[in-house]
Amino acid sequence: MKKRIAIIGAGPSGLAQLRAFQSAEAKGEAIPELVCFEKQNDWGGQWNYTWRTGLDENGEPVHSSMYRYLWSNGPKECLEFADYSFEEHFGKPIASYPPREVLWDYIKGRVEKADVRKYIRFNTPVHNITFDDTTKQFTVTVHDNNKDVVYSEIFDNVIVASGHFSTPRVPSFEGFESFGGRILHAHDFRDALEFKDKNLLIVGSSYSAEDIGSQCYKYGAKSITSCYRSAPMGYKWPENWEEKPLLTKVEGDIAHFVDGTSKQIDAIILCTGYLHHFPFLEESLRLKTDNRLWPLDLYKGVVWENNTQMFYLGMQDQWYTFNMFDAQAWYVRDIIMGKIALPTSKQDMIDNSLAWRERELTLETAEEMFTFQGDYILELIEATDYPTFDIEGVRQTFLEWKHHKKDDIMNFRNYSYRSLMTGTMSPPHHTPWIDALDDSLEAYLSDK
Ligand code: FAD
Ligand code: NA7
Repeated sequence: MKKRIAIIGAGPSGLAQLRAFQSAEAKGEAIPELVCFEKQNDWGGQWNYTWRTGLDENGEPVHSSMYRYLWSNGPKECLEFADYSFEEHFGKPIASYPPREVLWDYIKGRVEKADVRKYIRFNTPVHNITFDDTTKQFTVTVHDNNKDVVYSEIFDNVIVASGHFSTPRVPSFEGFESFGGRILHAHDFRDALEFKDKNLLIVGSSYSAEDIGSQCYKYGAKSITSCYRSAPMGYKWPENWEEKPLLTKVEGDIAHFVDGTSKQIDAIILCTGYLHHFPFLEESLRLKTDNRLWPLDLYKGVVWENNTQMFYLGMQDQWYTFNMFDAQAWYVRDIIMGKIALPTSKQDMIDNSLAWRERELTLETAEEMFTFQGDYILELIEATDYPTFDIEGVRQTFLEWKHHKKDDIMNFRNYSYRSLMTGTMSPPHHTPWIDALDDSLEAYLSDK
């Protein structure tokens, strides 16, 4: 009997898993039976944009947090697949900070070439997964929304690739009940033009705060006030953008801050992060972590230490993305196919994870953090046949990117970098980011 593998989610992580198995099959190896359950009606995970917020057409929570006009927040050279370059996909070198649609197209190109769509059951959210200690198998219960049928199937392994930037963390502040303007979480943000000519308050100081604020600035917000709990983002903001310590309360349309200052505001966007949320998993299988570089209970960042038939992909906070998911997927594939042996004792796995966690706790600078994640990826890649790539080169590119952001936060997307996969230097984009209001694939790829 062939092993049966359930993959939850057809975003970049789940697709990396399908591609990993397909690449082994292409080399003549016998692969297990694969079933990927995807709750959306198309693949690409976060990169599959939807205008919807709240519930989707099937009454499921909307997955994607992506918004219009989103451009990659880091150089594409840092996330490039080692087995499928941007140049191969687009037939020419392209600029370094592609908009969402361009990255979605790239993600799709690799898996179309690999012909793995046949493994995916779309419109099929997973609702429950349990493990039977006697049979040593999982029961996966799903809702096929195409036929409106709930059914269960048995699997030998489960790989959770359902992402962790979908379920918003939504704090409340005094006065929200009576605030007259709109209050939303970043998960529900779709179009910066909604905030044109408005005085906008942003709560949070990480990627969403930076990027949603920048979008709103670009598309004509009257003013932006961002406020932080721990530390300011500290960039040189445009003159209508002010950074303040945390919000204490709202009175009418006046926001008050910890430092005693206040400001009139028209709308509030909570850029306060996301929860790792797995409502479909029984308690013994459920990863519990905040958004960090080394979640515990995952040997090598992927193997569920409490039940090694179960795996998680992409659960770390992310400097690296697509090629990290690949490194993880190839590693998981080789464990399932018996090519990589796990330590015989659970304690050895825990000790290994704790050593990574100890190092994680010493990290202070961004450079230390992406170096840490690069070291982790390299360790995985060295154990499999995933094409190795220049992690030190990626590290240098991250460093340059950081400097460009520090120099001018509204200008960093105008720089170009060299591909670490092909060696080709990316051309500059035809229009500076701040002036490029059309984020379509056609506009980005055109020569003018
Ligand atoms: P996801 O992309 O979230 O995919 C998970 C998939 O699982 C989805 O298709 C979902 O529908 C499916 N799923 C979830 N639950 C179930 C279920 N119960 N049953 C069936 N299917 C399910 N990364 C970058 O590299 N560059 C960027 O510029 C960048 N910008 C980002 C901007 C935003 C607003 C967000 C939220 C993220 C951004 N990221 C960016 C990070 C992004 O998370 C990763 O690029 C990538 O999408 C993660 O892939 P994933 O497959 O792990 O998760
Ligand atoms: P992150 O990176 O997890 O950051 C969450 C931010 O929210 C961070 O600044 C937190 O401050 C802040 N936060 C969380 N809870 C609160 C409360 N209660 N009050 C004030 N501030 C709070 O999430 P992002 O959405 O920015 O980024 C996630 C991904 O989306 C990322 O990979 C991007 O590519 C896109 P803290 O620093 O913890 O004090």
